[in-house]
Amino acid sequence: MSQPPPVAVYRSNAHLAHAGLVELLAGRQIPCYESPERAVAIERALLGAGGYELREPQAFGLEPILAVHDRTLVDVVEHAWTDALAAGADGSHPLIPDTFKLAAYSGPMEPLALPSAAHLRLGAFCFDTATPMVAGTAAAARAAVDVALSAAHAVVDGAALAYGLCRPPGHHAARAMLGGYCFYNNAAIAAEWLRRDGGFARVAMLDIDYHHGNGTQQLFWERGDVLYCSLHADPARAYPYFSGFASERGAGAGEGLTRNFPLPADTSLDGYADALSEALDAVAAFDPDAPLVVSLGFDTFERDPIGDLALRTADYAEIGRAIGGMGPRTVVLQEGGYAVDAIGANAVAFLGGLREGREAG
Ligand code: SP5
Ligand code: ZN
Repeated sequence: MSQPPPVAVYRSNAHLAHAGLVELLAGRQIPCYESPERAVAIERALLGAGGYELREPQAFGLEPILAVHDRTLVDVVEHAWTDALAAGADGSHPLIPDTFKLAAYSGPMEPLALPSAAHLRLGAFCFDTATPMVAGTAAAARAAVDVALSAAHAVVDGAALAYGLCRPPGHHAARAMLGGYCFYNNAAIAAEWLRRDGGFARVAMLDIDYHHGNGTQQLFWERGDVLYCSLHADPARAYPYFSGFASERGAGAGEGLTRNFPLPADTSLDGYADALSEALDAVAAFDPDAPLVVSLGFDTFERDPIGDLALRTADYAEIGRAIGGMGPRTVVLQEGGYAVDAIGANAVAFLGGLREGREAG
């Protein structure tokens, strides 16, 4: 039999300048887990494995981002750093907000004015202290969207599978909110593009990052045309704490089209595979006509520094096979995963399994 064609891996060096990041976690300043080395390690491992071809993304500009996010959020991401410099910051530290405008701030007083300097507005758009911004952040965030859209295009143009090595990740970013290392919701932007420009009627999204994709859920909460299924650590104990409970199922036209599978600590492949099989049943019942969009995180790994699940490298091959066996063409987009020494092997295992599952299924 002839060799299968290489799988396209979209990636950009723009992410390398989203670096030098620190985060404030539990009262401590620590180096940010979400580092450039993560993406470099994945790239290197895929090249080493063979059967993958690195590609540069096309540039899609801000329009597909504005189809998903409020202009107010995009303005903050684009201008926070430059406005801080213009106001006299020396640029030696990442920008992390220290004052947050919660819904409870304004109560009945909406709308309140916001400062015109974007860095002073950051606390009205960011929900945690772990999402630092530096000089290269805005360009990296745009490039991550380009990577996701390029992967979606490749699949629409006929590839069975494309992988977008997005960095920064995206699934915590909501319509008018950033956080969780995420600025623009790469996967949601790809899904919306499939609907609007790809000519598809129903898009299914499967999120297998350790954390609940609060942003993706919010964006499609009332949508009858996008299914969002997520497997993640139970928010009763894990970030982002405020969403991802099984009782959240969407509303209006989207009623029943949000499906959450919260998992207990130390879940290993057995428990994980059960939840995955339920999620895949939900995808099949939804009967998507578009390629499947997978938000892929390796923070479910047993040695992940911020996770507490117990998946092993070989388990990702099983998970990939299960998803690949479903059949539809697939756009895989990278989200989290912070065990840098294992993330490359985990990506090789997952994508290899996905390819095998497709060939077998
Ligand atoms: C894309 C993604 O994976 N974002 C995750 C952001 C998580 N940030 C805060 C994590 C809080 C971690 N608590 C750590 C407990 C370590 N034992
Ligand atoms: Zn995560």
